[in-house]
Amino acid sequence: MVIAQRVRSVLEASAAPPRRSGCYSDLSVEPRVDSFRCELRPEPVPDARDSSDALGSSVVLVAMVIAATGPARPGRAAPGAFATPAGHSGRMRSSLTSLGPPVSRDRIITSFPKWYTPDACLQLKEHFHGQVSTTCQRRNTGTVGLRLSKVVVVGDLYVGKTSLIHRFCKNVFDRDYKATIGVDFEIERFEIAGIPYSLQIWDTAGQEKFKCIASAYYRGAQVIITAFDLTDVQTLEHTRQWLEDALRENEPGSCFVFLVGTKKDLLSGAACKQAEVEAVRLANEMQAEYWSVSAKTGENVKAFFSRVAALAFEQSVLQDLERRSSARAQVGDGDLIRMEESPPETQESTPSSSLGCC
Ligand SMILES: Nc1nc2c(ncn2[C@@H]2O[C@H](COP(=O)(O)OP(=O)(O)OP(=O)(O)O)[C@@H](O)[C@H]2O)c(=O)[nH]1
Ligand SMILES: [Mg+2]
Repeated sequence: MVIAQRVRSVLEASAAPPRRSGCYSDLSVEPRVDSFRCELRPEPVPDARDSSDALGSSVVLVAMVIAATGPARPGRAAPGAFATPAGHSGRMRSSLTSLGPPVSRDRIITSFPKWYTPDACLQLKEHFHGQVSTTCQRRNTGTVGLRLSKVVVVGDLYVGKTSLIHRFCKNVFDRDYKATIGVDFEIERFEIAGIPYSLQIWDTAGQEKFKCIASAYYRGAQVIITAFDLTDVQTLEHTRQWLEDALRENEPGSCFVFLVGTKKDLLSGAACKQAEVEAVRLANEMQAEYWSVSAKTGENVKAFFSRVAALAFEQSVLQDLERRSSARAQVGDGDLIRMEESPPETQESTPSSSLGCC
């Protein structure tokens, strides 16, 4: 019911002339074809813990409706104009991709993105998991292509969380500080190994007074990004607490964790290397992957989010395969056909791959 109301209001909003921002009660949506931005203001959060997932779902539905009717934009890859890792032509692509326009070229991931430093990385490998590659080549990824993976970005105020997300999602940088109030999110579409995949990137407020609102949206994260300012060592020290708070709302071992040093452009090469020593040490303690980035210059921003998307995608495919294999029919010794299926809650909470740091 609530979702239906939200979808209706969002559809009404999208029928209006495009606007870069605006409020439709507690939800504002930009009717763009390839990415969506919603802003959730602090006041109307009746039961925020339950509404975040529902809201995410309603946005996906709207995304599909708009995407299905929207024209392809110039500068976007035309359907079938690119090769998939298996060398298939566009005609071989999943039927799921035909629901929306193609993603932009720089959101197409065909080989496994590399880590920033081998000293603090989640997986030291250069290719997709064999099973994942085969599944993608056969276009047998189940509902993975329709799902959103939730990414939550946390960290002190002023460290550059919003700037990092805006650089990636909109390719802009604003030198003026505008504190995030409550939470925002962006949805970013990818095509990974030929399969459509989306990240829902949640930008949370670092200011103490908004922490209780923001923390209500930590639940259900597949990826937690803890950000700190490379020029302010105190913000690095605080990342431990931010991570603890975010992990508390999630199943143990169910999240990929990243530690990201921001504002790399403000340091010389030598000073950056020095700051990274302590950050890498902490990342290993947190079982996190470490990255240094700059939202101002854009350095490492795309590479970082590609890595996030690829790791989350691979895990989703593996989990989907495991779910399906646990539900398959088994022919017993006699004439009996036994269905083995674990209860839904068990399925959801069982990650198939270890998320431990290398
Ligand atoms: N030089 C430089 N400045 C940056 C960079 N990233 C962010 N900033 C600046 O740092 C300030 C804070 O950035 P925000 O992205 O608003 O910080 P935030 O972490 O979202 O802050 P809250 O929303 O209050 O939690 C802004 O003035 C940005 O312009 C960067 O990579 N380089
Ligand atoms: Mg912000």
